[in-house]
Amino acid sequence: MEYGHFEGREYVITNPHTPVKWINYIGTIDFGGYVDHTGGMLLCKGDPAVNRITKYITQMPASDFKGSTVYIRANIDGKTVIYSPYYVPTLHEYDLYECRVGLGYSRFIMEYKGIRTEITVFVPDGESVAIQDIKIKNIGNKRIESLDVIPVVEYSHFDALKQLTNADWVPQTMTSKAIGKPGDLLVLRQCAFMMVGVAENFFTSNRPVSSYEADRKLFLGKNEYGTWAMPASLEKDEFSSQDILRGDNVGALMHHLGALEKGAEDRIIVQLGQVESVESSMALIDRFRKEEEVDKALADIEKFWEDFLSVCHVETGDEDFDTLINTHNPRQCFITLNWSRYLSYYQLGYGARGIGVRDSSQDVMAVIAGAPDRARRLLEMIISVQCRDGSSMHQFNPKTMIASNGDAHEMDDRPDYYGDDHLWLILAVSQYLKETGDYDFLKKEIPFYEKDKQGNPVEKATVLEHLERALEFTKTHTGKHGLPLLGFADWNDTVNLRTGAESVFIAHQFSLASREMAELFSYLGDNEKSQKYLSYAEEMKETVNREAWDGKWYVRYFDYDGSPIGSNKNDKGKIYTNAQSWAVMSGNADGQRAKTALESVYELLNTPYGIKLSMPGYDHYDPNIGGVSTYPPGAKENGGIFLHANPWVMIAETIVGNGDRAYQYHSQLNPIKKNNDIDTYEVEPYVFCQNILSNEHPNAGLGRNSWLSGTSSWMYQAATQYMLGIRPSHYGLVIDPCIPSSWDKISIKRRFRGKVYNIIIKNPAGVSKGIKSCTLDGKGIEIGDGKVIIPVPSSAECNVEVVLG
Ligand code: IFM
Repeated sequence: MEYGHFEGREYVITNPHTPVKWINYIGTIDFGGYVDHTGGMLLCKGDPAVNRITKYITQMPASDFKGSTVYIRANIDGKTVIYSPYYVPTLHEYDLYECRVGLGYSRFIMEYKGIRTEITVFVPDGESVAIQDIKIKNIGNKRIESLDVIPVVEYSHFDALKQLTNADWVPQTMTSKAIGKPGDLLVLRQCAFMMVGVAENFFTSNRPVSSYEADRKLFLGKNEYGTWAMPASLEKDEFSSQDILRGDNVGALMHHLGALEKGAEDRIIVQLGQVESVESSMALIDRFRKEEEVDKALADIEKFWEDFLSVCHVETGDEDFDTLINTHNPRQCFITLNWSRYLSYYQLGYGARGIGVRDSSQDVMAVIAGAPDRARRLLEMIISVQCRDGSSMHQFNPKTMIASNGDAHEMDDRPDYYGDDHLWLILAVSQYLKETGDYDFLKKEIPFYEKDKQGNPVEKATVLEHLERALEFTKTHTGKHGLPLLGFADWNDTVNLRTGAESVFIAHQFSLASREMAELFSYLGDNEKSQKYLSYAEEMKETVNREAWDGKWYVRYFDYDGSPIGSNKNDKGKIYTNAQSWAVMSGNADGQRAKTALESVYELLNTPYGIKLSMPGYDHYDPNIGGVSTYPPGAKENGGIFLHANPWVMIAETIVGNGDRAYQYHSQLNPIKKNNDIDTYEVEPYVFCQNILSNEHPNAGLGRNSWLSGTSSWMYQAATQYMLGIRPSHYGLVIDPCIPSSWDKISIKRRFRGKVYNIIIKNPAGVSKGIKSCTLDGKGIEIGDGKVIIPVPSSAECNVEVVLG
């Protein structure tokens, strides 16, 4: 079944019966949320757990009303038609339905009974209001005698969890009141009683409201035996216009737009937002009643995205690859940076989860070129939750900066820190420096997380020292085999072993981080430090190769008693992907061993849907191995395809020169290519998801947890920095492609440190890797080890042409 297609920068959904809801993000976590492809809207301000605005219950069936909709009531030829231009909740026949998933907006087009509606939903940049810009046209051959437009919203209690846990307290606290008189412009003010003057939601439009409904029972009617599909209140001309001091709060605004002649058009702008006080914010509210302000706000959003996406533009001849890299992948990276793991269709934003140090460090890595200031701000926050011993807190709330050790406190007999968190800092900061050249950042003093009794930090250090402490923590926390201790878990959150267990992944991560530090100190001219950290990497490499090579691949962990996990000796969990990919990425595996490890991944872990994280899956719950065994085999971390880990294998393949394999892996995951088998995949074809069920599961190929995943950052890095091979370095832009041998010509426009590089890669010999010749603005330049580094030019642009061979 086909549900839509790609068009320009949009994905156009043309059939609303998608296998699951497909969503799009509007606004930011400061105010915003997501809108699904049938107009349901989940909005929050600041934090979906503590300031949620609309009631959107993901788990309810797709056909149900979810948080927001619009009804159209039209009288044509003496007959009344009532329907929603979003399709849900009226589920009516239509002549045309489109949901255009755009950059920062969704546009819904519906043609029904000769009425064409076009609704653009978005949040103006930096504002706390969601706009529904509704354009209506009579495209039929009859006059529309009367046309009513009724936008409707259902509110959540601001405390999202309370909404679900107390059905007396919540309704007793909810209030709704009209400001203004029916027949005129009117604002419906809604908030919890305790939030009057603190956080008031407003629902309004730019047209007179003849009446309103603020209570769900009154809106649905018949003691709620009226339905969202056919609310009983719409059988009457007007609503009750009652203010409400309790109940399930909704907002419904009746607009009589009058008759619409053949070919005539009308427009109405609806706002749903939040301010401290509605009464003192009328000027602000008036602003987006003006069509020109709404048009300008949308144009500003388009401008932002054009600028953000102009950092890198590629033409490889593979349309699916290019569409992904030029639009959808970097868009997802930015959205993920912004929302971390706070709120999606799957991550429901009820708990006090906060931002993950590990997650956000990786998210940052893909957006530095397009959003350097945001990247730096987030890095500063992440560094400020590092502990004095060099380890890191696991999560923090970005508003309060209160941090926690995540789930690591869950089991008394396990360590209470994560063994990998602090090392991500080094990789992220290093990437930031290489991209921006902002070396002053290293001198910035940032406090460690520990506070005295008054809540003041007890110690601060420069960013550079923070990084060094991170390395020292791992250096000094090793186990029986000389490998880093796992802590509660490493990147794989779900393998939780007893105290004393060691992680080979962290060993690789430590080697990579040490090499990055060695490179940085060498660039800074401190050779002593550079050598010191190089020796850290070399010593770890030796240890890993001595202790963890299993014959055809690397072991993944050693348990507290020294026994291997991820070894041929195990019955289940014999091989884990990350121990192989990171071995190559870190330089711990080279030569034949690197190739053998990657071959094992291909043979044992690859499927047509992607690479599995491990195999075979654990077949029963085993508290000794931890959360991984809570899933059946083939799901999530238990032998499922955990997409985040796939690009690491792609990067490793490019390091060993296997561009065809890297491309095969990339294509397996490219959601655009999944458009052809979407009934299996089910989730949006325009973003990566976090997990796909593997061939060990009866529902193989089914994707879930789309949008907010580290997959987007690493897929983008793998494609642009390793397959196309354009990556920042301390000394300039590296060009080191490793492409499918069938690609014969690629052009890339890349912005780097304020300059534009126009790069052409020619591949007449049909190889994957190795630059044979290179010119910079027509002059030949030196090639080192098959790659080139192009320093930042003095002119605004430069032209680079490389020939592989
Ligand atoms: O690495 C983790 C991430 O931090 C949270 N989601 C699951 C990943 C793998 O376990």
